Amino acid sequence: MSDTITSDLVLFWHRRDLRLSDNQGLHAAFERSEKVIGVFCLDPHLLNADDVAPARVSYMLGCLRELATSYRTLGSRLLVVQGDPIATLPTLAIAVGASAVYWNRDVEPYARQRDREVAAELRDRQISVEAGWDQLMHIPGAIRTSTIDSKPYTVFTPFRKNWSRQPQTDPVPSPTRAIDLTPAELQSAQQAGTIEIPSDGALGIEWNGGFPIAPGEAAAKAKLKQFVADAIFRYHTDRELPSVVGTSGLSAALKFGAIGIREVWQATHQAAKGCRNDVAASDGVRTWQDELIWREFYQTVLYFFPALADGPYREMWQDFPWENDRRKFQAWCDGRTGYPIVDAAMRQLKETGWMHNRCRMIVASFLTKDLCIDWRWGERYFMQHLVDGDLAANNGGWQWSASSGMDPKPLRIFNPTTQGKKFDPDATYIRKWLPEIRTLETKRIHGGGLTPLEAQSYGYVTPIVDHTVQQKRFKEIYKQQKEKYS
Ligand code: FAD
Ligand code: FO1
Repeated sequence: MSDTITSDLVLFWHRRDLRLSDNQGLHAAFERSEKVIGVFCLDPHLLNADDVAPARVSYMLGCLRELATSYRTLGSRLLVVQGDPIATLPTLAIAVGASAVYWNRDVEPYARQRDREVAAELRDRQISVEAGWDQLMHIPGAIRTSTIDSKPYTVFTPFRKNWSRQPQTDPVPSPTRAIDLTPAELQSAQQAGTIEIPSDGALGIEWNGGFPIAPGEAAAKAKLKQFVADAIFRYHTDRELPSVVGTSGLSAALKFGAIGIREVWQATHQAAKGCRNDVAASDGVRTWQDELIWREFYQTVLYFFPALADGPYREMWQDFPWENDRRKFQAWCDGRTGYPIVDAAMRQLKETGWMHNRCRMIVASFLTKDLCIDWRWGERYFMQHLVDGDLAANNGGWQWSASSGMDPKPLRIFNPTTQGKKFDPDATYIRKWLPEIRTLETKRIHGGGLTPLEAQSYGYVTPIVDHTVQQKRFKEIYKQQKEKYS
């Protein structure tokens, strides 16, 4: 801590950094004062959005409960307010006599607008605002092309190369103690509308599907530790198999900042050191690091190209003649397309709030290319269910799958049958999520070919479309659309 430390009352506004450790903004707040009080604003704009997932809000509330306990252990507290942050934050800051409000910046368009308005309200009231970056290893703008006009990248591979050349930052230390509100300040905070962290039910949330990772900082640290000690070394191969727990399960923790990215990156370095002479294990570590860089890439491009949030990056996709058949869409949502790998994945999503990455790509390709449905329908449905639903990663994944994004490959079409055979060869994953065909021979699960009568007797369905036909049709529509724009 610096020499100029004061005992001013400083608020730290948490949003998607629900932790005390490796938190750059919180660390900066503690550099200024020992009296740092946490605040979280339950924001109706986010909580009542039509693409909010019960699993995600439930996970977030769990993180908040743990965070509140951590603040108490530190000697301070987490205040919770409810309402538009543009009004509630300044009201609270005035009521408790805060000299400054600190927070970590975000790349999402809503966050940027919200933060500008909150900052203006606070400054109008002579309360200082300190907003820096935390959720990325390298801040937007740090990674640019080496051309004279030094632009942000739009393609992953050169972004990754440049990213990897940058010096890596270490985690910042955690605060060790803090000064709490006085009873008078606490009373003022209560008068300004602070509330207890609500139960899920009080927010109208009902989620009984469990989580891939328990909410909170402690669980995220434990999961990271476990992953980098073992599964990371097989990640390059195991990550392709949805029946194997071969990935970290850290996505919800990374989305809500239950763990800091510098801490995660440092752990990968330790893992890499431990397997220097083992080519396969090193491959595992490098492949996982690449996924973390994909996360940074999508956040960075969203920051520089906010229009991505609303529509396709490539012009020819702006008026693409999607067919948008509602019955087909419903069959996709319900996991009743007759393509077992697609249906298993969609059931996994609905039941657990999480889906394996390989399956996210398969179902996204199927929705867009086989069913000719606008990728934004799928993007929204994913957000309505995913515990890790994140605008940048989800939009990036959907645009990649739809071929409408920055990815240079012109058209990508997955064959759902081949994908199923290749990545779930003995149909373990399919059997887990599609109990109605559990007893079928593997060959028949992958080969399809159930007669309508058989399908009915199993309580399953025959394919709603023929992949070979649809692929051909889609290529034709694509060709015409391309010509229109050439
Ligand atoms: P791991 O394999 O252990 O990866 C580690 C971390 O890297 C992840 O937790 C995540 O933070 C990041 N990551 C991994 N893959 C990607 C990727 N392709 N793009 C960006 N970040 C990545 N990820 C989300 O976090 N939220 C989403 O809403 C989301 N939607 C997706 C939609 C589609 C159509 C596709 C194809 C992918 C999507 N992904 C999304 C990326 C990926 O599927 C998940 O991050 C991953 O499955 C989460 O599991 P994990 O934590 O075990 O990942
Ligand atoms: N952040 C908040 O500060 N308040 C909320 O009420 C809130 C709800 C929420 C629900 C779903 C979700 O995916 C994220 C949520 N977040 C919330 C975090 C949100 O990602 C950040 O606030 C972003 O900065 C918004 O753009």
